[in-house]
Amino acid sequence: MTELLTQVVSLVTHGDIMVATVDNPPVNALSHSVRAGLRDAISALESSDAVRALILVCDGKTFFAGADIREFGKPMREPLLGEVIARLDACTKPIVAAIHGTALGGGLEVALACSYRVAVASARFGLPEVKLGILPGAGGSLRLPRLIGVETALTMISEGKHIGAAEAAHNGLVDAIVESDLTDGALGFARRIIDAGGGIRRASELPIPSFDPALFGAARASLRKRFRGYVAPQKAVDLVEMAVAIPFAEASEREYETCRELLGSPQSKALRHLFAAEREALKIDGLSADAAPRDIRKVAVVGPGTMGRGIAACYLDAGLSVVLIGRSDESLGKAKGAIARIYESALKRGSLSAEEMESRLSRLTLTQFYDDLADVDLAVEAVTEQHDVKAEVFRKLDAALRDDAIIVTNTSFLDIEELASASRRPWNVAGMHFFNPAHVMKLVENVRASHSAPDVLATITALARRLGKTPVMVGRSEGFVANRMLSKRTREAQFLLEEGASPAQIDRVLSGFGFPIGPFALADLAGMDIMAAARAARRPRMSDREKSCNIVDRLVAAGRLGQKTGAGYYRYDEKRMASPDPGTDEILEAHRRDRGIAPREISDDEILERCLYAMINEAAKILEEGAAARPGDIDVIWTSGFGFPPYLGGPMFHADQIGIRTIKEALDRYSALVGREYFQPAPLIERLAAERKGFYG
Ligand code: 3H9
Repeated sequence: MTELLTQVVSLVTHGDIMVATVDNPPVNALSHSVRAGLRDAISALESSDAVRALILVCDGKTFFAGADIREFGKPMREPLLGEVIARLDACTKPIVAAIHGTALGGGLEVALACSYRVAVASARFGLPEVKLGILPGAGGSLRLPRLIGVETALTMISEGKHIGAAEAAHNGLVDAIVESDLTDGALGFARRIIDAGGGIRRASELPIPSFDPALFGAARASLRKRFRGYVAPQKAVDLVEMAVAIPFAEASEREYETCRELLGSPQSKALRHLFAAEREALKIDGLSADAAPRDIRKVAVVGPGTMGRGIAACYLDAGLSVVLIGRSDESLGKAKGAIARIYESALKRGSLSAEEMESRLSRLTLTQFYDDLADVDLAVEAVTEQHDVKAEVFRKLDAALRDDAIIVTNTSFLDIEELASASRRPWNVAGMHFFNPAHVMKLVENVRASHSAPDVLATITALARRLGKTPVMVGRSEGFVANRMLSKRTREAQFLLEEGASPAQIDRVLSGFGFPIGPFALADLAGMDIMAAARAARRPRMSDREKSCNIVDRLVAAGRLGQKTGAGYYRYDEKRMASPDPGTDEILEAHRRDRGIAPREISDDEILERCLYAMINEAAKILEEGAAARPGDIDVIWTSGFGFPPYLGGPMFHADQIGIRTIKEALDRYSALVGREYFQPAPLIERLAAERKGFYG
């Protein structure tokens, strides 16, 4: 008979074994009713003379995904997770965690406090708290090192790395892999334990396995490089170092305190905000639940250039068939070679097997003929960024594709509305804007045109997720969201240069803020010819000052194309190490002379404010126009696409931390200094400042 312990935890007794089943959708987070149910299940086990073991299993798609993030920052109701875990640990009868999906954070901590863990082969395990700016707070950093060794545990805790069931079984985290039904398998396992007279086992009582104390110093140094600016990974090393040095009970208290402190930290608030914003971004305005994604198996990619190749690789990686269409055998052959090279380097790194590489390349076909596209479900237009060229491709696709096939354009600047209306299937047209290199960059700006059908929008969202990307739906706007905001930062960086700052100073300030690379080092990496082409494309919409601020063109004219020619804004040695270059200084001086600008000392604060606030001001206009649905979407775009430090939550979240009034005052100051056309506060900023509100209320 099933006994309901709480709304979400039920108990069934099978002879002398009890099974507690948790059903708390969507991910079985350890909310109050789950914790209370688990506590009651342990009490039921302890108080029954007839029952000899308990199994904990979850319904739905996963084992516990951790503490309930929605409860963070609110008063916690008892029993706290730590109390439930202490009860599991103290129990005198064996408890078996039966795991499927993911056992994460507090969920893994529950499992670690059980005597035994069995799992299906697809299960995954991790302590990802660090990604939310916190650390395990319920024994994870104490029990995991005792079970699987200090070094592996340290990596999992400090990087939030997941491991699979096979590795977990190998390193002692999992006791058995279940091939059959999970509950049946766990019952069989528990029966064998009872019959063999096996009793309880406590990870808390295991000795600390031997380890090399130097590993902590090495981990700190490596994490400092890989997670520059993040607080929690460094604290994770301190925590594990402490946890293996002092008695369990004392370490347990200190672990909880550390977790609580970090929960209140600005970085954790920012990272938790992004966690929610990324999920919110998948909810598309105006889409009803019946807008189901269409089934996409075969895609065409038109244009075998850099973007087309990268996009084709993304689809191949996700298991789809790809027809790549180009204008000559030569361009198609080059594209196939470039895609093969992507896989060869993955093969060398060990992240791809030879069979998988062969399978991916076997799903790629090349053609020059649109007639070969009759059976594709979706076509990607990735040709040159010129309206006429794209419109011609649209016409050909319209004629060649099935009526129900979708066309997506990868345009970065052109008007998707115009392209769609030239098609005879505007409802089947949308944008999927990838970033270079497409097979690496996570962000995809999905673009809705006014006629895009709801199920087309649902399809491109699901498709981008299937490609492992972070999709954000944006609306009509020149440069959409990411590039439109970036162009303001680029403009200010150029203006600052001609006013007297050096590339090195501006790069130092912006990378010191947390961007992975400064704008000038990035330009040298991308190539000055690419920057000049982008500038030429924007020229018709530039102000007079922007037109005459032509430092990029001067560098190109001097043959300084960046890293590839050994000099751009910086000079590069054979190892591609950058150093400031007097040649650049001369070009800058000549430019200032020609423009009649007397260089001045520019403070780091001014550099940061002008670059950042110009972007934030533009973002406010984007929001007002409805080209982004919510500030969180812009935060996701900038943290997943352009390296805005996630621990600051994205530009809109960060703006709220600075204060909109402060930003408005600075915008007014720079309006006077640089010009109103560049810094006049957006009406939304004016309004929020007057109402003393932020983008988030
Ligand atoms: C912790 O455990 C601290 C302890 O050490 C110490 C305590 C003292 N809570 O990602 P999805 C929601 S910290 C509440 O799209 P997927 C999510 O918001 C926690 N809700 O699904 C979304 O809701 P909505 C450590 C949660 O299949 C829905 O579930 N654990 C939680 O792609 C579906 O999410 C983690 O950091 C949660 N913990 O991926 C794990 N998790 O539909 C975080 C998710 O309303 N979670 N939701 O937008 C994940 O990594 C993924 O959600 C997971 C599923 C892999 C589980």
